[in-house]
Amino acid sequence: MNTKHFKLLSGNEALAQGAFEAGLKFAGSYPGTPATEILEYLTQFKEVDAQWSVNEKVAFEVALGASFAGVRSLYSSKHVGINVAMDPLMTAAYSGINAGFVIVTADDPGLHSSQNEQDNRLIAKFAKIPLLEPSSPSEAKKFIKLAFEISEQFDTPVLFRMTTRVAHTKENVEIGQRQEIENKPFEKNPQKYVMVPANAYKKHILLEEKLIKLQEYSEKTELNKIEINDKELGFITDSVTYLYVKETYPEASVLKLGMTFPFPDKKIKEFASQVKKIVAAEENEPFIEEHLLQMGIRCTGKHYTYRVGELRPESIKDIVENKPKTQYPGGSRRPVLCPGCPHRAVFVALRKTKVIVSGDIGCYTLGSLPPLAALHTTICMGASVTIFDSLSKVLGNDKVVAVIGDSTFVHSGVTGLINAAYNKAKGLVIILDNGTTAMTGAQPNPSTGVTAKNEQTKRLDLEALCRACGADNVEVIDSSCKSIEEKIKEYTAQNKLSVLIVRYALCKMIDRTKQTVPLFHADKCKKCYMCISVDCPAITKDELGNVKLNYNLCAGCNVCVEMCKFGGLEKNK
Ligand SMILES: Cc1ncc(C[n+]2csc(CCOP(=O)(O)OP(=O)(O)O)c2C)c(N)n1
Repeated sequence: MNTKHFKLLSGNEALAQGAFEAGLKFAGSYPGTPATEILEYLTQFKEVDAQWSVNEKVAFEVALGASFAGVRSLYSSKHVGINVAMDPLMTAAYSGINAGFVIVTADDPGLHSSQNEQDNRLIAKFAKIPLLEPSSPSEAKKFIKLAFEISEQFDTPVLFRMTTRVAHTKENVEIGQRQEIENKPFEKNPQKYVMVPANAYKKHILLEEKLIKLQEYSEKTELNKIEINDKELGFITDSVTYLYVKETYPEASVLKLGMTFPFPDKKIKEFASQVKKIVAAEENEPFIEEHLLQMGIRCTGKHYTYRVGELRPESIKDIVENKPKTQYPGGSRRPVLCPGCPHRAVFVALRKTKVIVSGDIGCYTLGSLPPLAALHTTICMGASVTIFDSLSKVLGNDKVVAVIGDSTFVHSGVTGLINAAYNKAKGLVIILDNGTTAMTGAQPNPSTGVTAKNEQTKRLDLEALCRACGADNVEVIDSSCKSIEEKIKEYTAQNKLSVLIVRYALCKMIDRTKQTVPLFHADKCKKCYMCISVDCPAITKDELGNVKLNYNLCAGCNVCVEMCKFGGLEKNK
């Protein structure tokens, strides 16, 4: 008897399961919401060499190399990670692949946890590679298998776009057998793999021809399907928006694009000829709408205000009527550093010294929010050290400090430090070394000495690395506010390039049973609220203005004790 086996999986897990079943042998990624779970899921399979790479460019290149070597390979990252990988991506479109190679971008409409909401569908058009977009976990699983086939059939990387909703929705998904695929031989072929101008020129011509063939495929594939119902109203839509359309207008006709690029122009024309009013329903950029207009097809697109944020099922009515968006998200819980987070002490010290802080991306970005408000620029990963380099040259190296986490330093801060030393920058760079990539769920990185599969490996020596980059001083300290404050003053006063590594365990890894929470003496409290200014969820004031210490939340870091001048808070020995 053939019994079917189902499992409740998120979109990311379903994608990873589908890739595994498609014979995947290599995966490279760097953590980032909403993509992280793809690689995490793949680490369970002995058949898949799954790695956290140091950044997305590296992840992309190792995954591409595996495809060249002859095994099916997957790259995954959040949407902004694709920016870091753009250099190899644009040229991999020219070279093509050997065994199937799929590039997963997990976009974040609505910026739930990102620095922007760029729409990576445009990257497929820019790079001239096919784009697949599932609308649910079961489609993610099904489409990823097709993505490998398309990649091999057309000798091209395939862009596979998830969005937060598709990535994190859960569905009961059928589990299948892994298909074992023989490795393809690697043949020395410089015309294909060496992208010097003479070869790349010819490859560009082939790429244009490939796009025509891919469009023919896009016309025929089941990924793009017409559902004719009421002929008065028809939607052309993709991704999760398809489900919103079905929920809001179940009686309407729909052209669902699962392979959004190259567009199936004939199918679009066929659909448009059968339906009276055409609506392009899509999140963020007017990618489909612009294509329809370019084809000379009259359509209703969304009001420009709907380019911002996610759509919801109820947005579809506004889109049909081209009405502006009236509701923007807000009022959600304010993000805050965890109780006991050792980053807090650093920001308390930085606030005291009044320096300008060139910040980066990680849990410590929360130090930008009031009342800490001790982080003054954040652009992208790695930009703390580079922006510090020039800020300090213009504004004075005693006035500016860079702050960066260990994972981000290894990702792209290290090149900035080499540049700073080489170009004679002076001042202080602080590395907040909590020994993990906390922001995205505590993944290991080279300075942790553990791999994605939890195996011991070589541990990157951050101190030696910083010295090799050219830092004049490198010192490691723990996270007590006083010592950090003293060190900031000491190093910013020197005309040298210094790196201060503040090293501590992530609060979630501290054994709380061994920590003692401070004693609170209400009679000594002067209600100056300096303790509350450290922005810890465990210490608040009630409606009468009395300070309250929540012993269930307190992790015993004692940063609030360091703030109290009146003995109201006392370290419990
Ligand atoms: C290009 C890019 N890749 C990935 C991310 C997701 N991301 C945000 S912060 C971060 C790393 C944080 O780790 P670390 O620097 O060690 O700081 P921590 O969170 O541990 O304090 C990652 C991976 C991103 N925002 N941009």
